[in-house]
Formats: sequence, structure tokens, C-alpha cells
Amino acid sequence: MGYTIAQKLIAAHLVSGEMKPGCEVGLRIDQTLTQDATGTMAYLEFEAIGVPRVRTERSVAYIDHNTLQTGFENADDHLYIQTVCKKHGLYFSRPGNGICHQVHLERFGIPGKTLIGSDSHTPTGGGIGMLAFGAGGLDVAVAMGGGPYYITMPRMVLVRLNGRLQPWVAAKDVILEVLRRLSVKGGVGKIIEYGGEGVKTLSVPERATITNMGAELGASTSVFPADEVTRAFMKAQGREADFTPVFADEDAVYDEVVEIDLTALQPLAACPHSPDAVRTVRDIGPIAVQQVCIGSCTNSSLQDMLKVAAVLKGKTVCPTVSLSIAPGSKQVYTMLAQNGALADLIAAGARILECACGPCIGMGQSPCSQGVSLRTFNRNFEGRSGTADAQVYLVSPETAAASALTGVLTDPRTLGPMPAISLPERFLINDNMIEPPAPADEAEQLQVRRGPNIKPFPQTEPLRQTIRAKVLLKVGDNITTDHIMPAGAKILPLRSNIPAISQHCFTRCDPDFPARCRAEGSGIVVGGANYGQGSSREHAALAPLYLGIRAVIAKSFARIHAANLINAGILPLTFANEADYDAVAFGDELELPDVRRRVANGEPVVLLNRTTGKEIPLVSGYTKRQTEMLLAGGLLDYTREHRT
Ligand code: MIC
Ligand code: SF4
Repeated sequence: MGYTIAQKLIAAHLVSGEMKPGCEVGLRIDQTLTQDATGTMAYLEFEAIGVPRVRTERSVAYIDHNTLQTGFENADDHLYIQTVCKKHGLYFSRPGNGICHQVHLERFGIPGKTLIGSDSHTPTGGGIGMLAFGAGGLDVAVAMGGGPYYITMPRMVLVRLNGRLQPWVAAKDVILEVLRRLSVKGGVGKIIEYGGEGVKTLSVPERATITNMGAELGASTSVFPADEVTRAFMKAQGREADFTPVFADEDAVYDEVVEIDLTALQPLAACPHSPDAVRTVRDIGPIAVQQVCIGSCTNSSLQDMLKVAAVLKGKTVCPTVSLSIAPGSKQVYTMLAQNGALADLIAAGARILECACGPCIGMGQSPCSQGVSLRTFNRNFEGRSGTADAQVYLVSPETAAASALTGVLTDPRTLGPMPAISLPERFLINDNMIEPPAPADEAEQLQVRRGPNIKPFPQTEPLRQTIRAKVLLKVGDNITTDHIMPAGAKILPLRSNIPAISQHCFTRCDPDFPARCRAEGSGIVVGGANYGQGSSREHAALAPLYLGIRAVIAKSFARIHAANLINAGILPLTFANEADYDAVAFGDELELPDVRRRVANGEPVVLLNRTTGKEIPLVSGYTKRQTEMLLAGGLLDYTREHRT
């Protein structure tokens, strides 16, 4: 029986475990990336592990999230990361060089290699045939120290693409269609592989849009083959030597096959407030739009920007619309400037931003109250834009540009023939904003700069014999990490200060949550299905840890968040019977009797609701490694105990 692409790459990097769905496998990691909003913590953790130089083939730190400097905090974090990189053997992509996933694809990604990144959209690398996972900062810290990365062996899904996209229909519409069909939970426990005749009609940036937003399916990752199109991309980046073909075997077996006819696709939009609330643009109709934002790691390639510029050329943005555009990297930005397309964007009235995440993470450009904002981004969770009652729709660059001109949601096919764009044979290569590390013999004397906002990793403790605590919060299904640990311009500067950021934990759901935790000293959170979907931010586990949360009991968990909870020494537990979700209420006194012994012995964990007297069976299902981690108090303690 042949292998899928993912199975081949897993087999080539396997350090432990059996490649059977559901079993834990340990993978050797070739490359890591971090961004600044999760990076500070990841490097504090790396320092705590105590390995002097990174042991990966290539590790890169990007500054792209916290680029609004309204106080000293973000600038201090940048400096901390820059000095850590110099000392510990990492490449440093300076602020202004672009969004981590875009730059990594352009300058560092290598087909066939493994990559983990402290950002959930790291699977963007799957666009060139990398096996790339989003992970918590601690997992990245361990991988930088040479440790394996552990995943549960996923099931394999083939999305077979047939035909070719029609004019004005984009790669974004492909992934929105996949989301429409599979939902935000549809990818859980799976790797999504793309195949079929349609693959070769898609450029690398188009493929990367699709793998990027595979994160919204809850998938472990997504991957395309590395073929001649990939080779041409690598060559255009001056990196043909890094190219290796990556294909699935002819007789690879998939657990599921999804067929998509590219020719039949139409412009789509994800409606508020979920990336899977997908309808055709035509169906939604010409709703008035107040804001259009183009960019983010999903849609900020040169190809996307040139298309937008061609649509806007010689026209003016509708007076009722604010259009902001953030090219994805310095390479994209410079090339736009050199070929005149930037002038077309500016002349049309676009507000040009620096190449960074910007509005995608609520770093500026929050829409007006109740504003309708069309964004080429990947997430439209409620409040993420920074405006609580904004209505955010996710669309392709083509739909975004067309709507910016008309002032209403517009199917770009109504604009007539699509303007042609031509892509260069070679990209402009200038890595002057990527700082290499210091040579090992000079590194020792280098000082790491730590600003006053940078506080150490929170205190952990070994798992208690019995946990007794109240339900301090009960939430419903699909709670995102943006609910648990909101981002945005005001809160993001606190990412390196867990005591301070924890005061914002869950405040979108319940403003009193942090105060209640402080008053109680410890607590339990109860959640619904797909708890913790969305970002990889480990702050959604570290802040609850700091606030004394000992366990989260939910119907089901998103992959990265469950791992982050375990890494932080918090027990993620699921109800054996989903209906028991109703058997615990806010404020109930709960007990997990003898939980340490039960977890240690792999025995079923029982929940005693002391308020009602009801006993509720729970599922823990931890692997041996996870069990040891939980007993020790989390991954940091476990790694220190196991350090070689
Ligand atoms: C996001 O898109 O939500 C982020 C911000 O990039 C996060 C990481 C973070 O919270 O810092 C992600 O996707 O992992
Ligand atoms: Fe940045 Fe947005 Fe991409 Fe996250 S999803 S990495 S915030 S651009």
C-alpha cells in the first residue's frame, strides 16, 4: 500500500510511535518559526530549557504582529527577540520585512521538510510541500532545543481538484468551499492533502492561500505536492537548489475523498462570525460595506496585490468605504513599488499599511460601530477586529477590490473581463532585513535585552492528588482562543507579561472572570464542542494557569489548544457522554477525586458534582508522555526533568 504525501513526510521524520491513526507520533523538526506575539514567551521558555544554540536546520523569528508601538512594550519585545536570536543561533526577520508565513514561504521554506511555528497558520508552508504545523510556544521551544514534536497520527483526506478556476474566482473561494463543506470542525484529527488535475493550474501563492486557511478547518495541517509549479516558484526566489519533488504514491490510500470542480466555483464569502458560514457573494447580495481590508498571511502575495491594483487602476474607492492594503512582505512591497502597481493603489485612494498582520489581529483599522468589513483574511470571529459589533466577511482579493469600488458587496464577475496581470520570472531578492545569528564563539558574550514588561513564565505545580474547585465559567460550543485570550492593539503588548494579560482572560465572555478567579484561588472551566479553536496562542492556557484554573472540561477540544493546556499543566477532560454537559452549572462545586493516581495509572477520571451529588464519567485519553507532563506540572518541568 502506498503512502500519501503526509505519510511519506511523517515516515521520513519519525522518531517515535506507530503511524496508525490515533497513535502519538514524535517527529524530527527541521525548521521552526515564531512571530513576536507568541515569540517572546517561546524564547523565555527556550532560555528556561537552557540549550545554548538552536539545534534545528533553520529557525527564524519574525516581527509582524505587534508592530503598533503605542508604548514601550512592543519595541522592547522586538529587541528582546532580536538579541535572543543573535545569541542563540536564529535568523531574525526585522519589523518591516513582512508577515512570517509569507516571508517564510519566499525565503526559507523547503519542500519535504518539517516546520513548526508558534502560529496556527504555519501550514501555509504546505503550499510548497512542507509538512508544517502550528504549535504552542513551548512545543516550538522544545523543537528548537532539538526535541521532537508530537502529534496524534491523523487520518488522511484527499481534496481532489478538477478543472480550472474561472476568471474572477480565486484560491480563496476554493478554501471557502472546503470550509462550507467540512465546517470549522471538519478537519479535526486529519491532514488535508490536495491532488488531482486542478493542482497544476494553481500557483504557489494560490496553494498557500488554501493551506493557510486549512487552519480554520481544525485540520492538523494541509499539504500540496511539490511539482514543476513549485520548482518554478523556488527558482524565481533564487532557491531552485532547495527544490525536491514531493508527491503521493499512485496507490496512496485516503480515509476520505472530497471532489471539487474548480470550474464550477463561484465567488464566496464567509459571513459573520465564523469562517465556515459560507455563502455565494451573489446570494448574500449587495449589502453596504464600510470597510475593505486586503492583506494578511492568507492573501498578501504579489499575485494578489497585482490583481487588486489592476482592478483599482484609474478608479476611485467608493466615498463610503475605507480601503486598507497591507502587502505581505518587503519583497512584495518593493516589487509593487517598482512596477508602478503601488502608485495605482495609492491613486485609487487605498490606505497603504506596513507589511504586517495589522487589522487581521486588531492592530489598528478597527471598523466603525456595526460596520460591515470585507477582509481577505482567514478569521472573522466576533470582536476580533477590535469593534465588538462589527460584521466581518471573509472574501477573495477580487471580491474585496470590486466591492471597494462599488461600496456594496459585489460579485467581481459583474465588472466585465478580468484585467490580465503578469508575474515576474524572478522575484526581487534582497534579504537585508534578515539578520543572521552571531557565530557560536562570539555568542556567549552577547547580552539579551529584557524590557520591564517582560515577566517570567508563570509558576506551575505538580498535579494535585485530588482537585476540588468551583465552575468559574461555563461556555458553549466553538469557543475560540480569541474569546479566551483576546488580542487587539491594547492587549497584545502584554503578551510577555502573563500576570498583566491574565486580567483580560475571558473578559469577552464574562468581564468578572479574572476577579472571580482571584477571589477563589482555583477553578474549573466548562466548555462545549471544539473548545479553543483558532489560534495557537499558548496565552489562552498560560493566563488560565496563572488565574488558578486546574482543569477544563469540555465536549471536545481543538488540537493545538488541548496540547497547550497539557503543556501548561492544566487537565483537558472531555465528557464521556456529551449530555453531561448539562449536569454541571456555573458555580457548582466540583471534585476530581484521586485524579493524580487515576491519570498516572491511565484509569478513567470521574467528576463528582458536589452541588448535585451526581458522578460524571470523563475521558482523559492522555498518552504516556502527556501523562508524565501533567504529573510534572507541564512541559517545561517535564523537559527539565528529561533534559539530556
Ligand atoms: C491569529 O491569527 O490568531 C494569530 C494572532 O496569528 C495567532 C497567534 C497569536 O495569537 O499570537 C495564531 O493564529 O496562532
Ligand atoms: Fe498574522 Fe492574521 Fe496571519 Fe495570524 S492570521 S499570522 S494575525 S496575518
